Amino acid sequence: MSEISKPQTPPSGAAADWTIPQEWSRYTVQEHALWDQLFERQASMLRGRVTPAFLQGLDVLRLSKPGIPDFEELSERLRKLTGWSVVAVPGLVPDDVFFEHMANRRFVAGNFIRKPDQIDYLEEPDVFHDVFGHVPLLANPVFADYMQAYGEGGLRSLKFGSLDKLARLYWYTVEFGLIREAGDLHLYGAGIVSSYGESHFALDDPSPNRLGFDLQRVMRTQYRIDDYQQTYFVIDSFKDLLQQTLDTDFAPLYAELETLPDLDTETILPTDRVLHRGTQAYARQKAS
Ligand code: HBI
Ligand code: FE
Repeated sequence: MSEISKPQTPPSGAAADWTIPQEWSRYTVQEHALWDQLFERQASMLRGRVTPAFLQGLDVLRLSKPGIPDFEELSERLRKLTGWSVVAVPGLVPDDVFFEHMANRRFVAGNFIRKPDQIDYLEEPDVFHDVFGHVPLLANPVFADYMQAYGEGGLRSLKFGSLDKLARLYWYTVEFGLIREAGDLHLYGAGIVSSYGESHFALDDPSPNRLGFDLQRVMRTQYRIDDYQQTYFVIDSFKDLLQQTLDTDFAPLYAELETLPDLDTETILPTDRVLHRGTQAYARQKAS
């Protein structure tokens, strides 16, 4: 989300680390009902389509309880499982602030919920995207470690001036990742699982490419913030994703990436592991 411009000092009422009180008691009946509506629609559709780890997370964190979750209560459960907690922020926060929280196992979540006329599209991550989309997998110990490693890598990438490259890793894993488990493709990226339309598109539509995940390849690949992705990358397991990230020495990788051209959103390379060669019919139709 680094393309969206954001202020660099916390708004009034926010702490120096940009956190604010969630003020759970201030949600209206309508806002809780909107959460429930979004929750029902996603949870029923995701069965069989999402990684089982996500459904386990919903379950152990009691996220199916009606209404917008109380971050204190949620954090208490999460802390016991993986040491993560959820803190409220007013919206997008600067990259260094975002990474600093993640490196310390705090996930920042918007405390506001979208308006009823934005059910299917919004630019700033709200509480439904952040909590329903991201938090269930933070209950998974391996994914939880990956997220912390990403935060630490993010802080380092700022020193190298390579955030644009590392942000692609976040985008194509944490936000729009697919995983292949026992031969079946499943969703795990928060941007997909919190979107009704993209949950179908990413898994079943013939348009997008589905390529095997490769760290360097992903970090060369541009992405779309305005529509469904033209390429999804498929990991073999969270363990493999974590291991590839931990085993990589990012300084030489960033140096090498500087010598390689970026790849556009639909390119397929001869070296790619192609699980599905997309027709790109959806993107072409949109463009015409
Ligand atoms: N802030 N609230 C919020 N949520 C994000 O996902 C986020 C952010 N600030 C920066 C940021 N993401 C990017 O740096 C990452 O997507 C790489
Ligand atoms: Fe997100």
